[in-house]
Amino acid sequence: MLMTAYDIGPDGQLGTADDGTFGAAKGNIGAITVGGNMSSTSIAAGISPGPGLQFGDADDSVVVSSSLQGAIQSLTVKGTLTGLPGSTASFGVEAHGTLGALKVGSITKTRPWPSFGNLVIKDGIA
Ligand SMILES: [Ca+2]
Repeated sequence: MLMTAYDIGPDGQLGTADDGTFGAAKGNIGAITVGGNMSSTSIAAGISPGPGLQFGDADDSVVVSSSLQGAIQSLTVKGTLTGLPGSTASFGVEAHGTLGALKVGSITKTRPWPSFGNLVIKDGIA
């Protein structure tokens, strides 16, 4: 899991009551390149996984206030991109701002972003 623009709070634990109370966490994610396959992984910019601690499902929420925060410049996965086949878990590549570009294998993906099994791609989450 890679997260930015999220404040886990003084207890250092993700998904507990003090999340977001420690200060204004801000941040964007630059260009990410995965040289092989990417699976069972979430990348989030300015998004909380919610009480269930999983990205890509209905309880995800925004934790930053400006659209200039929580962007992902690009994601390039040179191999395959998958969630976790056969699992009820969910995964997400999610941004409050924009995901600038997505390329999987040799194919440049375009909006609307496709899903990859139980891994969803979302940006502009309000
Ligand atoms: Ca969630």
